[in-house]
Amino acid sequence: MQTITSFIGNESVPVGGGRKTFTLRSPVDGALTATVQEANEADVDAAVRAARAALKGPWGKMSAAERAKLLDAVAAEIHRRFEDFVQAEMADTGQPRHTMEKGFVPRGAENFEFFAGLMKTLSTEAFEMSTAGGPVLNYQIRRPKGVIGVISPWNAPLLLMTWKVAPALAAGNTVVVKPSEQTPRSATLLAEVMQKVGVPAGVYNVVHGFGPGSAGEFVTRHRGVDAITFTGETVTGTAIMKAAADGVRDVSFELGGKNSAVVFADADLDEAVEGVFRSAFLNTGQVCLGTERVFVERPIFEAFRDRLAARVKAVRYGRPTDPGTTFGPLNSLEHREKVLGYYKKAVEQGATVVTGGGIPDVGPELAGGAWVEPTIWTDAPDDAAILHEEIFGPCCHLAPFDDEAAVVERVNDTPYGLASSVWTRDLQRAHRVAAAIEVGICWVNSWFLRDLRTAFGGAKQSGIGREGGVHSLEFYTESKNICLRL
Ligand code: NAD
Ligand code: 6OD
Repeated sequence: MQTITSFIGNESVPVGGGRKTFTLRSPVDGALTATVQEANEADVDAAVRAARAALKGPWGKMSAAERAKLLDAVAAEIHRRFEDFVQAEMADTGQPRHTMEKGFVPRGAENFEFFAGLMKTLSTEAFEMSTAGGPVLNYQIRRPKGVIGVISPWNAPLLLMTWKVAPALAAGNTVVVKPSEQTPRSATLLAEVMQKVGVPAGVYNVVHGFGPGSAGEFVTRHRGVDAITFTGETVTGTAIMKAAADGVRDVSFELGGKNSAVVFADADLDEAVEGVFRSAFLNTGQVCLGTERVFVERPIFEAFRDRLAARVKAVRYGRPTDPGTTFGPLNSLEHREKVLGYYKKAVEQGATVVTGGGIPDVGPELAGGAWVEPTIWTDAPDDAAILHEEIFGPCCHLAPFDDEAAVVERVNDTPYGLASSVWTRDLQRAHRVAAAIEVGICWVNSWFLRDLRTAFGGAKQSGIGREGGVHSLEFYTESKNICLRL
């Protein structure tokens, strides 16, 4: 069984030292797969100190181009160790090889390539001003913010962690990463990569553990951490924001969602069915941008429902390494309890189950895994929990609609505002509806296409701030104006 330890100042923290440990179980079959050493408060303090020292050391003295070169080398090393990352992500999440190979692992490398490239071409603003005191030139420079606390979730571990680490490092910061306790492997592997390519000690540190009363809280409360970037649940974001208030430290939050798809009768039905299928069931529904509410214009409602249900019934459960597998388990048995709780409540509150609703028969070998059936409902009353609370599982509710303005109002009837998709061939309507929906991103006839130059983040309770392209630099740098009298 593997032992996973924290990584501080370019060294793996030795096993032991009276630290608590916890175990990891495979989401696929429940087998014990690893022991993780939990970082204690002194470890987190050591990580923050190492990160601060690196700012004053070689990392702080490097030019942006030199840092970018190292980050390109990180990307190249991820590609060289591609299979190790795929294995790590499959072991932690149980998701099919295809999802990791074609999606999440390449994006981990791309995040480094992209932000390294951005720093090579970055420009800043300058203004000439005439005043009585003489002409002046204002010009902007950007400086790293300092030590960044990175707190990341379990649903796409490498992708979501590197989405924050890459811009933070490209901008010259150092990081203390607290990956999810459920998916610690890829952050640990990335430490090996950083070491191998020569990223200086203290630039990238990883502390393992839980949230409250553990490494997560220690990082966010540590006053040596200058800013915190967090992806996870809205309620956790609230706790982290309170911790960050001490010292008036900046936060960047990517939080929960209750996302909708709106399918108009003129949509390409094949594309809409496939798109909504992906958006609701990819990664077993554990994608923050995933769709849990689908509104379908009445003339095509039944056809859409039947075709989506047929698509769902065709999924193939199995081990991630089996090439025939198209659908993985949930991330843990605890998360399955939560999802099954919603499956039960949906029926109690009056929803009709179109397909799914329980635990599939996956055979005795996999019976200990966190399997659930992908599920579609219709007919839930307007106040049903499944229409308002984020489930984060493979499920969606289908409701018919007749009127554009009314459906936009229903879509917006949520405290969340992360993402949505609109399916129509009518260009004017696409623009109108996309603009009216209160979200950070609205896809038209597509879903989860990501241009890394664009601003990414959530409206309402789905987040604070935007990351992506130059928007990331608004968080990861301090912008300074130098005003020079000419
Ligand atoms: P979570 O909030 O439970 O945990 C996320 C991380 O925060 C973990 O590393 C956890 O250990 C840590 N944590 C928990 N409590 C903490 C505390 N008090 N102080 C410091 N750290 C703490 O989220 P999760 O269950 O890992 O992930 C699923 C959630 O993430 C869903 O709500 C999903 O919508 C959201 N998410 C959002 C986005 C986005 O881009 N908006 C992306 C992915 C996931
Ligand atoms: O593509 C991204 O950058 C991103 N943050 C995706 C989020 C996926 C959520 O599960």
